[in-house]
Amino acid sequence: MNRDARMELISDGLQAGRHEEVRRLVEEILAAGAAPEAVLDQALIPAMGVVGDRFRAGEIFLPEVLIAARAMHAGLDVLKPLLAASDTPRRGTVVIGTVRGDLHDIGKNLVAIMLEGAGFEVVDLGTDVAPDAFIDAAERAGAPLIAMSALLTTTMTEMQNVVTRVHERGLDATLKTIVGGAPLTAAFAAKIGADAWAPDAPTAVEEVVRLIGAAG
Ligand code: B1M
Repeated sequence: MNRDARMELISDGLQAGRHEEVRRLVEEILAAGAAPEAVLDQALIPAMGVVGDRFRAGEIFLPEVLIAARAMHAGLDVLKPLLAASDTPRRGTVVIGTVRGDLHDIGKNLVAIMLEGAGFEVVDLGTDVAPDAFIDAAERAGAPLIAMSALLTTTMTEMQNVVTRVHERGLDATLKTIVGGAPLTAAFAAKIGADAWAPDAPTAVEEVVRLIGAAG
């Protein structure tokens, strides 16, 4: 079977939420020589996009989205050690999480994996993270950067609360912020006073390197 056909099988399996099949197919395509980044960009991420489009169109409902997300995580589990493998010396610590009220974590997990791959220590707070919880974790870990993800137009406003609390706690000179997630724009990030915005995980890594790459 050629590589494109295998990618298509992974995409079909993810959309149908067959997590064990996705895990096996990802292992097989890697064993056949595919690059982990290609599996992510050509199969897993586009398939999740189709799921989102079908949900928006009312063709599928939340349970189907949830089982597709579980299949996405099964694929990511296989890719994670490969994407995060890196001989790069540790470059500083990043605290990451999905903001309060928001349970979407697939994009956030991808950003975390790629930051680890680029040599950063990552403290992952998970989802539904309150503003002060981000800041407390950064202080505890001595992290110079908070990375926030939001997938809902109703929760992206929480990012403003985090930036405001960083200022109120007098930490804005030492603690930077980066924001991302599908509904965000550069203009929104600038408006709330975040130090950076990224449309995808690889750009997030570039921006983090720009902001704190030289930090210890
Ligand atoms: Co939800 N959901 N969802 N959902 N869901 C969306 C986001 C939605 C766009 C679907 C739609 O209507 N088409 C819509 C939001 C509409 C809006 O706000 N305008 C929506 C909705 C409405 C909801 C609920 C409210 C539904 C309901 O209950 N009625 C509910 C909310 C729950 C909550 O959070 N409180 C809900 C629930 C869920 C599930 C739990 C079922 C599940 C999440 C499972 C999980 O994450 N563990 C889910 C899913 C899977 C989706 C879609 C289908 C896929 C999201 C995803 O994982 N994409 C999504 C539709 C869509 O986006 N097409 C949708 C793949 C992922 C790789 O992309 O997360 O965008 P993404 O990450 C990208 C970039 O955005 C960026 O990099 C990543 C990769 O390069 N990025 C960053 C992300 N974070 C970053 C941080 C950075 C930088 C870049 O710096 C720090």
